Amino acid sequence: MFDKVLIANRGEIAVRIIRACREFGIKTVAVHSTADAEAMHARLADESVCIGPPAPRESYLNIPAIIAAGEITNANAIHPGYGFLSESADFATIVEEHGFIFIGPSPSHITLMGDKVRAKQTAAALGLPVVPGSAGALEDAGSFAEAADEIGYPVLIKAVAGGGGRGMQRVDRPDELAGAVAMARAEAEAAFASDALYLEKLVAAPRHIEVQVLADQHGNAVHLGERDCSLQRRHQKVLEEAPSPALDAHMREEIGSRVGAAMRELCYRGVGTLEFLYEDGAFYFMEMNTRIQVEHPVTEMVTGIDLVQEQLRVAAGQPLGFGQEDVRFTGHAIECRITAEDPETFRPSPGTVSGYHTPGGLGVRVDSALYDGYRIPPYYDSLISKVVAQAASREACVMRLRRALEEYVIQGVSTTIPLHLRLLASPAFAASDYDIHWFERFVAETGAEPGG
Ligand code: MV4
Repeated sequence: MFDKVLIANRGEIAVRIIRACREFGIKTVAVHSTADAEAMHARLADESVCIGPPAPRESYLNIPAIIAAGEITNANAIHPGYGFLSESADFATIVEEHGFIFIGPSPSHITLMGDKVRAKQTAAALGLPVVPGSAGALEDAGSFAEAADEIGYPVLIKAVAGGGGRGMQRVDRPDELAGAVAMARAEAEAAFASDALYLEKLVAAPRHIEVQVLADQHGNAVHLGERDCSLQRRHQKVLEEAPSPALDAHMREEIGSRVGAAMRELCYRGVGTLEFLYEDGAFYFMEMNTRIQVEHPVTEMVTGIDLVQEQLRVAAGQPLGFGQEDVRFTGHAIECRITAEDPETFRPSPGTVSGYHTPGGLGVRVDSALYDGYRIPPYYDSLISKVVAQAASREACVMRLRRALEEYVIQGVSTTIPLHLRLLASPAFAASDYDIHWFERFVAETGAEPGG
């Protein structure tokens, strides 16, 4: 196992990784911007190195500064967390060229899955169900029209370099096609510096169900079940749960075993997530994320497997210590993403935490880098805490999570806790009667209680 790991990230995920390392007896190096000198991750690590000014480009995305920090501290390996450089094949390559282990998949797998058309072609070749669509990137308006006619309207135009919904355009009728292509091209070019586009059949009201995988470099791969991430706003997930209330045991086993087999055939290494749309009993592969994800705790809570420690193990070359038959799923887990935002307007609410009390008790987990007196900087993501509950049934889990959120005190900044409490109390959520569009309507239609 490694002697010392550098964590190229900040916030709750950096804290999460430091905790995993410490339990393995691994020394940790935090890197931080000048805005994060007082941040929890910088305080908690054995060593911390300032790598630049607040702007992410100049610090958490500054590859030479991160490599230099690894060199001066004699780290053996670098964990990228999520976001920032976590899905940069260039970063993974440079890390390894400098003699460090990159705690993640091979650069070639990162590159493959970063190209959404190649990812989809690969998934189809591996026997996974995909959305009907164009065979690859399309050039002129004529080929878009031809593909759309063949697939049938409505269709969706997507960016090849896409993800996160940017550069996506819905097209309902042929006369809207040319305008939508132009819009999508401009958006894709601005967001990804690539204007390559492809076309898919629109899946109108699906759920977003993703399958967690874990693989070693010896040809072993397991799936760790699914997470239902349908509750989101503007492509930001709000709440995730496992198992998905939309699946029965047969569907779960079917998609899980297909994904496990696909990862073995791909010789994938590390943790990964395959995202699917799910509608009327059918799965459609969308993309694969080659990083640890924000919502990984719900999988940990129902499997008892520490995904970050497994990342460390497989990156160190160890074989998986268990097989698919050893993976047991227990009860239900739900995560609420708490952001420092106004729960009505979603305007960011940075500021100083002037009072802080975390919930606890059986089956409650809080992943956060907050503390009393912490000044939340305005330069980064507004996620400040993840509250996760686990219980024997979904009903008990919802009650436990409501109890935990009611205990949580965060003073000095606005948070989305009141919004989560409203969501958890809603009959549609209780009935798990939701799709990927439901939450935005819920936000628009329901207002907070006065003073709530
Ligand atoms: C889709 C889709 C419907 N049909 N593809 C959104 C982000 C990107 N990862 C893919 N996305 C979608 N692709 C087809 N063919 C609907 C979405 C989508 C969505 C997906 C998951 C979770 C929330 C979403 C919100 C809006 C649109």
